[in-house]
Formats: sequence, C-alpha cells, structure tokens
Amino acid sequence: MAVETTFSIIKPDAVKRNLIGSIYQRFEAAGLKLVAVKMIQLDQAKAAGFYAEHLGRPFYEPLIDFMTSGPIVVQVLQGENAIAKNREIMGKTNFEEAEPGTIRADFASSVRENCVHGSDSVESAQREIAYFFSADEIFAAKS
Ligand code: RTP
Ligand code: MG
Repeated sequence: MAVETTFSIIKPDAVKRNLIGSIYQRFEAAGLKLVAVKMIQLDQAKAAGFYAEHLGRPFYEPLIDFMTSGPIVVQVLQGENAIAKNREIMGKTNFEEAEPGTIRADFASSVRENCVHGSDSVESAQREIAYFFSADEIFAAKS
C-alpha cells in the first residue's frame, strides 16, 4: 500500500455543532496525519467551482447554499491508503446507510448535512488539494 495524501472538509454543520475535535480525533486514531489545515468561508464562486461535477443535479443549489452558510475547516490528510481510509471513516453519503462508528453515521443530520467531504480518487485528491492549498502550506513528508 502506498502513502497517499487526500483532501478533507469539515462542513458548516459540523463546525457549528462543535465537532471539529471529535472528527480530528477519528482521523488521527486511524493513522491519518494532518499535514495542512485552515478555517475558511466559501463564497458562491469558490463553492460552485469545487462542486462543478454536480452542476445540474437537483441537490446542487441547496448544496452550494449549505456549503456557503458558515465557516468550514479544510485539511490535507496523509497516510497509508489515505484516500480509501478517509472515505471508510466518513461512511456513506447517506448517513442512514453508513456503517455504525463512521463520522456520518454518528454525527450527520441529513443526506446534505453530512459533516465531512473526502476526495474519492487520486485525481480528485490532487485537484482538490491544489484548489485550497499552495505548496508551501502543506507539510507532507515527500514519498
Ligand atoms: P463529498 O463529495 O461531500 O465527500 O460526498 P460524497 O462523495 O459522499 O457525495 P457526492 O455524491 O459527491 O455529493 C456531494 C455532497 O452533496 C450532498 N448531497 N445531497 N440527494 C441529496 O440531497 C444529496 N446528495 C448529495 C451531500 O452533502 C454530499 O456529501
Ligand atoms: Mg463526492
């Protein structure tokens, strides 16, 4: 298994509900290292660019409204198999189908307000990391 980096968001619902520490604890307990971190507020354009793949879907506009509704925390996670491991810790998009013990099963309040985002492939991880972080903001060990 390779050491990978992946991109993660703690969404506005989780920031509002004081879940940043609980979610970070799960990343660290799973062996994922935080190598870049910041709190930001997305505007419409930045959120639309991030979710461009979903343009035209019925959930797109409410998703953009939700993602711009308050601050988020963005981070880069590094570890063995980090992309799949992070998706596993997050649980399925629909919290009602997520495995018990996953972030979404334990904390999400709806399909939309599901606490976290995680990259779903090597390509999306690269694109998403570059969308939020410059090279000098990332403290990842070079592999
Ligand atoms: P994410 O991109 O946030 O990591 O989540 P994901 O891959 O599990 O889900 P995706 O299909 O990429 O959808 C992106 C986000 O849109 C919201 N969503 N709402 N039917 C709905 O109301 C619906 N479907 C998706 C969720 O916030 C989802 O995480
Ligand atoms: Mg996705």
